[in-house]
Amino acid sequence: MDFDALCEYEIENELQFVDIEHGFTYIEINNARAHATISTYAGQVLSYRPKTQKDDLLFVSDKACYEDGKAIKGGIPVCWPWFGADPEDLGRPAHGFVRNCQWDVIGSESLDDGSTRVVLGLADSDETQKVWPNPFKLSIEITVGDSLRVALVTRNTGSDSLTISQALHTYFYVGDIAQVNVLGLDGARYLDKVDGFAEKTQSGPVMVASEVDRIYTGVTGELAIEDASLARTIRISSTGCSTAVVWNPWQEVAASMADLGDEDYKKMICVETANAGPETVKIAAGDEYRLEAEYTIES
Ligand code: TA6
Repeated sequence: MDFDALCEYEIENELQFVDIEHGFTYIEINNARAHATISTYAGQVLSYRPKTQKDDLLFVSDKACYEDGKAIKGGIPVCWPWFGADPEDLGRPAHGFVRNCQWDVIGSESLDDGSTRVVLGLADSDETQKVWPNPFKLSIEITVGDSLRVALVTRNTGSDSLTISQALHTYFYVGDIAQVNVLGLDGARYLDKVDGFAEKTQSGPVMVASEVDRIYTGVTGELAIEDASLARTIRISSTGCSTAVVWNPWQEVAASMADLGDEDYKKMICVETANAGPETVKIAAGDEYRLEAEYTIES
């Protein structure tokens, strides 16, 4: 989509497109309620800050790669049509391919409550068919206001049913990981990736003092990230899913990742809204499936 075509979606004094040095195009939303930055590459929210807050909701690595074919480390990467390792073991990238694609902008509007919505879309093409031979239309609706709402909508445009797993792989910014509690998972079952996917039960809040990489299943209520060091709580409500993934790489894994600083594990936690592990989604031909998350900061 060229820059002139994108500019048709501009909203004066509210939504602008900006060409960035490294070749990507960002959508800058700045309304009375909040500021947000979204990359058209990967359809990825990179920043969201309500005007009442001094800190961003999201973490983005200073060492993130901004290159075609690579995922941007941070913000809200979209994992689709699979979460985690390639389910068919064909050597395809972890977490699917749409976080490595350029998305189109297909809508923008100012809403009555002062928020701004932008919609990005991606449909199957010769390129995507080589990686995943299925027809689809995927869209992401991003609403920036007193809260940040993100809806990932999959339409099966083919004549056979589709089975997918997916996640909003959200990297939250935290002041100090040692002072973070993730609430809402007490009693939930989870697969512990750092212990060979052993099945376990969460007891109390999730606290991070070593590598954490867990797929919680059967999760339907609200989650919260209490962050004493920033004196704020992030609330996450969701629909269309019952999987929550919690990930912090801790010291050793962070140091092994070229696009993450050695100390970055102290400043981030991924709490992901997902259909993953055993909880995949089957979408009948012609049907649509909606996964939605809303993030609110309280302080
Ligand atoms: O969602 C958790 C996880 O699958 C971890 O196992 C870890 O591999 C991480 O994601 C990688 O995320 P990245 O954004 O680096 O692809």
